[in-house]
Amino acid sequence: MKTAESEIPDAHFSVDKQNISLWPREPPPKMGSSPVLRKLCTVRAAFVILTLVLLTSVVLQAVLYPWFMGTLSDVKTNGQLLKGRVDNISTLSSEIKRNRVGVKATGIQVQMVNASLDHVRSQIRRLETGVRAANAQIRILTTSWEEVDSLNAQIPELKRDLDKASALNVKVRGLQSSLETISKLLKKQNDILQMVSQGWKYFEENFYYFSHVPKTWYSAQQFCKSRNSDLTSVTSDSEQEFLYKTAGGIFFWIGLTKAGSEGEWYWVDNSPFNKVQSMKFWSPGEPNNARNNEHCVHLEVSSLQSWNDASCDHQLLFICKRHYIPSEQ
Ligand code: 2F8
Ligand code: CA
Repeated sequence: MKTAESEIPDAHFSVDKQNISLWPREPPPKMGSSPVLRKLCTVRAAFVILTLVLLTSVVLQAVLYPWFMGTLSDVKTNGQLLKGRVDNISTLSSEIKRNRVGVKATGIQVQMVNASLDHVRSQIRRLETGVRAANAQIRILTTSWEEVDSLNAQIPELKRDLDKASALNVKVRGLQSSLETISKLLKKQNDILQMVSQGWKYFEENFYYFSHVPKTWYSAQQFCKSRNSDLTSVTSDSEQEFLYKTAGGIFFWIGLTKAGSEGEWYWVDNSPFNKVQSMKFWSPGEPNNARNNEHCVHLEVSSLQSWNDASCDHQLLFICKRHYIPSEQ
């Protein structure tokens, strides 16, 4: 290796008037110049290099300084902008901090609003369900309404029928009333016929029984009582006329009596005795209470003035009277 190294010469170079030359280290190429000249060349080369460097520096300064200054200005401007933005960001940050509470409150409000919205949604769903049900009802009602329309169309005819039915009803009620009246009359007629068949006479809502067997006044009253009646009272002219005409002048006890010689006249069936109105029914000169023993009254002639007071112990025919009371149907 040593041998190889010694065989290969080292390379050297020199700069001479801007010419670069390579040569081996030993021995240096012979240029034919002196050391002073070489030094001078070296200094000149250095000067040139420095000049180039200086020129380059000046050129660079001339070119780059404005650019640099511009860039610096831009940087400053950008810095100021950046600073402004940082300030803005700082302000925004503080505002964000301030607003964070508000945002939290807003968040709570939003939650509440959401809850309300959920409630509203559920209400809406419920309303929708209700609306669907209402629609179903409306459809049913519409159908019903059509039926009602159809029925309404029938109303005039029904009204005419109703008027006819009402008129018929009035007639039926009239007929029913007449029927009831007739039924009552028939019942009354039947009752009268029954009583007449048993010997009673009918006059103005009363039955009268003219006996065929004479009795004392008291026995006669007892007999009448046993037939749900009393010895007859006389409370009107028409009744008096009916009685004296039917009696035909034969003596018949009636129900007028008094308690003792000083007593007042009264009707045994408790009808009120009108002393004044009855004055016209006494026979002339009666009542005379002959022998102070005449406390009972009988018909003696066929005349309006037909009453005579006589002793109650006389045995005379008598007249019982029963008021007609319609029996329950
Ligand atoms: O004239 C009237 C008189 O007639 C009879 O007496 C005589 C009568 N007596 C009897 O009927 C018992 C009286 O009452 C009557 O007033
Ligand atoms: Ca008398």
